[in-house]
Amino acid sequence: MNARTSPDAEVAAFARDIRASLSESPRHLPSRYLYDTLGSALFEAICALPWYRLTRAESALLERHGPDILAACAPLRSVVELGPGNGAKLACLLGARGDNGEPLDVHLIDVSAAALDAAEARLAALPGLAVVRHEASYDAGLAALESGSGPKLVLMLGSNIGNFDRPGALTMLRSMRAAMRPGDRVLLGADLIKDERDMLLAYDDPLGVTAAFDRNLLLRINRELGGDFDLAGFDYRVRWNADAARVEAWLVSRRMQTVRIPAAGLELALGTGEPIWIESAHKYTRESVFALLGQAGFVAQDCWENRDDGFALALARC
Ligand code: AVJ
Repeated sequence: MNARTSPDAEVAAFARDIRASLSESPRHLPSRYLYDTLGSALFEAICALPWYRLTRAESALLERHGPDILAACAPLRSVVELGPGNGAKLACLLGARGDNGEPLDVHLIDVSAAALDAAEARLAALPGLAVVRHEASYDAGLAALESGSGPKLVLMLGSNIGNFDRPGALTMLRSMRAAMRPGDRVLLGADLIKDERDMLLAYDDPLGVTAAFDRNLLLRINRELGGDFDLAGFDYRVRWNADAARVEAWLVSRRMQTVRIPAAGLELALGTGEPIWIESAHKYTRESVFALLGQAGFVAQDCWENRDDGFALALARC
């Protein structure tokens, strides 16, 4: 099954979002557009970097505690994952069901068709799953779920919640909550606040893969919206914002330059040193994750923590 909007509508929405966000101060770009085909491949490469430990830390938790997590959610009729990426983590969790589990509906919600293809292929190896793909934003995907199909587990793994600022994360969790019923569970993967140097290295790796991942958004704007960004005209910079508990990634204009993006009706005059904010990765503590979940109307149930790498899987129920 497939749910998606037309390519024309997608480009129009992309143009509108780019126009709005690049016109604000500071200028920024919505990070969900980082995940085109090349962007998804670069993100996979990031997950293999020695400095980006988050994915491995989470996978180890899912591997070790998968049976406990599933037991804590039983009985389960459906699983919904927001941003499954290549599906490896979900396959790891559902692999803990063994061969004789009840049939399970699996809903994958992702803006990236490439990610959905990979996730679907990966899950095909597991028995008893009915996979439904939603090529959509989290909100649109959640709205498309029919209610009343039995107890469900909603997953937001990989610190995907970290892309949202605190108010945005709360709004996100509240709309998640609104699509759920009493007895449903949410499993949230959150990267924890740790040594500042480690956090910065994870987003500014010596191989330059993360810089390429962020610059790729300029390339996508050039290709899909007819833009003329000079990719070499920007330095990649990260900083730890302690007040907001987040790593911020920026592309900083190396000189005065004019950028035209015809399909978005934009002509940008950028000054030397003028920054464009590309991404934020908000970091949590065990307490702040559950405080956020509580504010969104969830009740804390359990938590599995990787202390070496500072990562937590938080389970809560409606
Ligand atoms: C996919 C949003 C969880 O913020 O850690 C990784 C994206 N960007 N390196 C993160 C990302 C640069 C990632 N998330």
